[in-house]
Amino acid sequence: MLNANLEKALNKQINEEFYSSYLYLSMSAWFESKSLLGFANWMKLQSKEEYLHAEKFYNYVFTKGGQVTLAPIAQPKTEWKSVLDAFENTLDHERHITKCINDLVDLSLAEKDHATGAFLQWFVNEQVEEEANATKILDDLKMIGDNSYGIFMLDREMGTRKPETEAVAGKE
Ligand code: OFO
Repeated sequence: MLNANLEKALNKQINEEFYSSYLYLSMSAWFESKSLLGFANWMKLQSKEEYLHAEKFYNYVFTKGGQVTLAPIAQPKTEWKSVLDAFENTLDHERHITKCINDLVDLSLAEKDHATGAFLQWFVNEQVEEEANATKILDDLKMIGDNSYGIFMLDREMGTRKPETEAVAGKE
């Protein structure tokens, strides 16, 4: 049985994760339009990962006997000033998602829902990784500055990212 406040908050988080997926797909499209196909690859995989995050929440709500209610997904930005700007946006967004997850943990504690608290721990750890990944790429971009050869080399490296296992969307 899922507490009504938590059901509402988890549904809101499903929307946040779908928005993340949409935002990163929009960034992928922007990179593709600039012929930065490695960055486009990285963002498209990130978008898929966010879809799996949404699905993980979706599955959990049903497992706990709650109801999923899908809401409209806001339109993401479609233009960025530079590669650096896109990754600053990414890090800001991940910090926002970390706050959302922390607020959910706080709510699970307030509602004494320990199962949901335990479920959320996976996301607490995931957010550490999400912020670290965005920070590392941002640091590389700051080092590169306006050097187009540096951007070219980083684009090639970003192109080597491979899809992760879909186990993230598991129904546990
Ligand atoms: Fe779902 O972790 Fe990024 O947003």
